[in-house]
Amino acid sequence: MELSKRKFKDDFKRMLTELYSMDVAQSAVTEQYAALGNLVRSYCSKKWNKTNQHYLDKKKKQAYYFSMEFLLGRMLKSNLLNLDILDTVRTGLKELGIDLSVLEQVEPDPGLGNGGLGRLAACFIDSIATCEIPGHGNGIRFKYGLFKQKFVNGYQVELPENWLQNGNVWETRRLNMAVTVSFYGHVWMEKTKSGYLIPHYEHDQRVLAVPYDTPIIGFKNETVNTLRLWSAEMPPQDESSDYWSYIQQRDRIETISEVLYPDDSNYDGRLLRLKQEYFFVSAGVQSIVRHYRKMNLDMTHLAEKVAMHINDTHPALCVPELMRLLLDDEKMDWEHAWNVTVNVMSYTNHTIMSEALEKWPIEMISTLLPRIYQIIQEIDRRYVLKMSTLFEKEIVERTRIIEGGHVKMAHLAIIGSHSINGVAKLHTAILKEKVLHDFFIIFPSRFNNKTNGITQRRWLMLANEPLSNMICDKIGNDWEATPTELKMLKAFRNDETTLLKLGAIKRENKARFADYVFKTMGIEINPDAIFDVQIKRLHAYKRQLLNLLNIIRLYLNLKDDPTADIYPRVFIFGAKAAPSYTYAKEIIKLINSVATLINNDQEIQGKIKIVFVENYGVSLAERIIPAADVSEQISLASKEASGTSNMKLMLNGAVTLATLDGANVEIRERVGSENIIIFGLTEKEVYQYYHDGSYHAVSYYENNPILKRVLDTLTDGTIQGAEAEGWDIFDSLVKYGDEYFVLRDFEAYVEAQKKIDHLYRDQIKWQRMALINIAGAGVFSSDYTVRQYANDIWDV
Ligand code: GLS
Repeated sequence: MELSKRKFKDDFKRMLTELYSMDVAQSAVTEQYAALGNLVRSYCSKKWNKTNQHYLDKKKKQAYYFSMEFLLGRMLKSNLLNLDILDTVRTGLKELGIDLSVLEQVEPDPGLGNGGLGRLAACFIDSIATCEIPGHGNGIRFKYGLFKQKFVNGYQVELPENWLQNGNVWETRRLNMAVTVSFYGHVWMEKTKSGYLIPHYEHDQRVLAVPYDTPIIGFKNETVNTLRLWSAEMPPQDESSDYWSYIQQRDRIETISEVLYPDDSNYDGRLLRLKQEYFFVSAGVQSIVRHYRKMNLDMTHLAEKVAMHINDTHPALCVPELMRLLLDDEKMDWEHAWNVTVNVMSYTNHTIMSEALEKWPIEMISTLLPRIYQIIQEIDRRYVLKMSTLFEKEIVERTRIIEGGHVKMAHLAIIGSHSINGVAKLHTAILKEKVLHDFFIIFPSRFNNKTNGITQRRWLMLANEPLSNMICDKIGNDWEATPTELKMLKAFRNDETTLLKLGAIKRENKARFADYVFKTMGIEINPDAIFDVQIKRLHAYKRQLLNLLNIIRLYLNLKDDPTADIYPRVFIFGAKAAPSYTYAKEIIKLINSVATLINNDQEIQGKIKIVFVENYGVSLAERIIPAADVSEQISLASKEASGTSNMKLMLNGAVTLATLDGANVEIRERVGSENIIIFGLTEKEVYQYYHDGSYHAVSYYENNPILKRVLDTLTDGTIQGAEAEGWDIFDSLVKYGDEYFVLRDFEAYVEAQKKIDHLYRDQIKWQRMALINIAGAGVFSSDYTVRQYANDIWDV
């Protein structure tokens, strides 16, 4: 948008006066932040309204991305960038004596997601607006985001994350667009004269779903889409209702949108979670259908105007909910309603971890959602009836929705959608060949791959301005809108000046991060060391342990010989563990204890250090990623569906150290095997082990003296303060089978790490690898990913 510095300064001062009756000198940073936020929102409000009007006038088909999680990160700077007023505002504020980077820090980082899945949803809505695709997000306005992580004596402690405490400048509450969501009660059937049965649902609990809309601003264009997050409130009461029962009832209802379920790739069947899922699904589907009605079109054509996307199984109730509206409200017959529903719905699978495949006990779902359960039963009955004529009985039994006393949400999503996609080539192949093989036999044409992506705006232009500027100096700025243009950087692969400059920028970013670490954690780290980064949720399959075992090995080397030729290294971890995931929490404690040991041992002269940042999230990722030299992507092959930190890190010039898992496979295709360090078991070898049961972890312990020595430190008192954890972890690896093949991959990992130590010493060579990685990262832009969803799946 057009905005002069002068106008901005006037607007800003006026906003401060309007909101707080203050001038700049009197105001505090919190007030300045709020004034700026409100101003930015007012700058986009016309476009927002216009976009909506345009969609309505042109009767545009729109896509709705249903997701339990949207891990947005702070929005101020990103909104300024997308409105193309970042520089104007920055210099304008400076002239008023205000530092924009200080105001940025005032904004709370809304942790409305657990990890990759939620962050993907955030990248997607950013890209959808940027690519001018009519598409919106639909989720829950959790009052408390993912817990705040503290380390107390090395243990993870969870604290509430009250991100709304000081309000949220980006959202607009739209009470007039509220809908009612019903729970409990019963269904009775009325028999008509002609013998038809008409269901009547009498609910017991009604919840008012109030939407809070946030504008999602496209990058330097006219599109502003909407992220609609629903909040659960007490519906208006009649005068006669009893005051105390009102308060109790209100508390029960408001809990629904109170807290994000703090888990990732993990499932715990609790009623509240099911309530949350139906709550935002029902609210979203109802409001979409209501909007469609405004266009006065026939309901049987809904799929021509609406696409609903089921992001993982959490919103799978979209299927029976849309059926309910079409059958009960629109009086459509089953066949037509089903046809419409399947054409509207599409589903993404994000993990093969079996504990994440949600299933609900029949008793729970039928009590909470009687009408919905009835519809699921009918979907299941018809599915079995139809498929039994076409496929073997076993396959139909294995794929049906209701089985073994449970409702299987993935099956519901698959049967009710016209498209099912995985999130990386390897992941999709595993779905087809293994995890969802039965469904692939039944619905082969529904399966497709959409490799994940990330937005280059947040993860390069905003997070790493020095690098972003350098890229523009070299190749211009076409890559901002067409990220594959980053490939032009390859022309500089042999240009020493460019490579040295790249190294200097990395050094500058590392120094900045080192400064932050010193200020916040009191740990001194050397910016000339290799910054080796593993940032992701703490989960056994991601194998933070493998990383740790190698660190212990290096430490023992240095203890044997303090002059050992080891290139200085800082191992940086960022990870939250699900509160109920004891083993992951033990690993956190162990890493912290090893950090205490190593960081305080004068004898090794700071050659290796461990930094485990507290409360890892989007904002910390933005600090760490630009400073990373090495990107650790070391999950057991087959287990990481895609990964996205791998993409963010390569985009910032880190070299990937990886197994052939998830999107790492495609990263290698892009950069060539000489610019990525691959090690370890392949997915085929992992499945072979499962097949023949021939893996014996203990033999690796017994036959590899280095590994034995490393593992023994877990139990022999070397690592103080984590004795119990050390034993548990030792046992899990040596005694109880080592589920994720850590010991099997140890030797290969050590060799790969040695290779890094060696390569880094030749800075020209290393920076060339970094450059090739940046140049190859463009294809992993979420702009491309969402275009593929729009073209192949949503048809918008
Ligand atoms: C996840 C996967 O574990 C990641 O590999 C993937 O990148 C992400 C987005 O597709 O989805 N699945 C999940 O439950 N949490 C994730 O981060």
